[in-house]
Amino acid sequence: MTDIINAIKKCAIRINEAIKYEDTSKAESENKSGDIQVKLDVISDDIIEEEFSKVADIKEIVSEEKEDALKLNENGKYFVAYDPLDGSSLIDVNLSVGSIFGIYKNSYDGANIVAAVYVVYGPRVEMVVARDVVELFKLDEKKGEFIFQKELKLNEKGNLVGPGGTQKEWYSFHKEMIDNFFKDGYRLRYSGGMVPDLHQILLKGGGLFAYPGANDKPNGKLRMLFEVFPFAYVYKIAGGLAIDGSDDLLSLSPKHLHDTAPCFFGSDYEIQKVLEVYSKRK
Ligand code: AFP
Repeated sequence: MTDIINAIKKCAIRINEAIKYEDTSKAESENKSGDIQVKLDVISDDIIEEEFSKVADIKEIVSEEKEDALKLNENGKYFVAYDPLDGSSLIDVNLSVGSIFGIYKNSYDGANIVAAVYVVYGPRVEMVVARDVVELFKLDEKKGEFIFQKELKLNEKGNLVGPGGTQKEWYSFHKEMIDNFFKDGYRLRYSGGMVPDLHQILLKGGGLFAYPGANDKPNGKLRMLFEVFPFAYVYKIAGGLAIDGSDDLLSLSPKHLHDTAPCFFGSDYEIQKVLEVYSKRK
């Protein structure tokens, strides 16, 4: 596991350099989920594949940018799923983006995730590692080293909401629920980048991030292996909850590598509210 985390640190340093200096225009391709790729998606994907290919402990990798998994070492213990550059369309407008990694044993089921790591490329580069606890590290760019900052824990209740999706497509009960959070004094925090949006809620102690099922996307948008399970793991280890509206996200098993799921991440109070609302609508 230490070798995998060290490889992720190397990837993060290289991807951060690429974000600063490489071409940010669109590539002439779409990924498996039908998103137009920017060249940096492809560059970041190549960097991660190259660094992970050197780690003997990794049995298989699968990237959001590729259709199929890639076998690496027959005797490796871990399966690693990753989104090399989540929110890459935000690079054009110079907002924060991130890389997300889920580390699994035996299969890519939510129940088999054993660690999750994400990196935020913002005004500074930060990395969050969730294993037995959730730890925050900051990149010292001069030394090329990640320095431990603190352990992260969610409060019982927060005051921020990040509501994803297209409002006109939301189910009416979902809209009413989000409106009620705002009526209760919650503040809107949504950039359109899952990594910085969930990072903000985590660092500020709590709240709710939701990417629900809706009329246009009954299974939501965010991908289980690369986005949903890693953040569910981070939030649960930090003392919060992560559900699909009724069930624990980590109880889900994808049928296909690129399957999506509706998802809600937050502190206890907000997720109990989601459960209350969604249980009446089933
Ligand atoms: P891309 O991976 O296509 O850049 O999408 C970003 C993202 O997956 C995630 O980072 C955001 O939370 C979510 O999409 C935003 O989607 P909406 O614009 O539909 O709210």
